[in-house]
Amino acid sequence: MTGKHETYQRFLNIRNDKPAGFILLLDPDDLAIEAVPEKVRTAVAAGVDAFFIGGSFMIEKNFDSFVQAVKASAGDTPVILFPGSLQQISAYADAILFLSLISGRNPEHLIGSQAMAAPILWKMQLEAISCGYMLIESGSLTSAAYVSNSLPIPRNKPAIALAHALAAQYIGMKSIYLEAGSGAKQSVPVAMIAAVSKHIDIPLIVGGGIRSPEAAAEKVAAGAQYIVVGNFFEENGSYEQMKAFATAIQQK
Ligand code: 1GP
Repeated sequence: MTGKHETYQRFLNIRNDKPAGFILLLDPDDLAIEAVPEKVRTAVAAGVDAFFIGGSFMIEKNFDSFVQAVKASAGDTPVILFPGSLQQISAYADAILFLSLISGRNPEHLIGSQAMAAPILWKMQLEAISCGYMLIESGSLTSAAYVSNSLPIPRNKPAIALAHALAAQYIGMKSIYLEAGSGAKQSVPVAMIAAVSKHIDIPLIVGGGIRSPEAAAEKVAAGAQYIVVGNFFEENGSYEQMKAFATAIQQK
């Protein structure tokens, strides 16, 4: 059985001594493998709390090699898969976010892919962290909504997001992810984050379209416990820029 909980425990610990954790998303489609060591070392030095690896497509990369490259430079910082498809599974990661797209009504993404993935994870003994994944309307059609063939939750309806988050918690899921989509025009509204965070106990992850330390701090103030940033650091990867996000997210 996948009975390991070490990485989930480390993930929970992130929120023990700071308001929120800073997660850097690395997309194998957008980052050359040669650039991984420097990017990851810079992120660790700047105070990134965990790495997510994933993307909607995986066009030409060897996923295992990419994950190994991240692990080799990440030191003690957890490396967690954030899979956009069944191809994005690797035994070299510390754990996998076991996503179920609960905002949609597409059975393939609620349980179908999960049943395909489960025996693979069992064989690898890869730790699975269940996650109620919700797409939130963000101004235009995102890859995640298009690829999953599912409708996002209207951005002005926090009660709908809350109902889904509570349902996920009652089912026994270990985390919630409010997702505007990679490169989203508009990030998840603070009113929605506040409504959800007030009523759930499991970790609340927020990402998509966050491009400034101020925007990140605003989400944390509303109750986000983990902020995921991907796109912004594809072009702006300096230590100073990462440090500015870390400070905004982690400081009391
Ligand atoms: C996408 O939430 C993540 O799945 C991060 O989004 O790339 O827009 O930062 P960005």
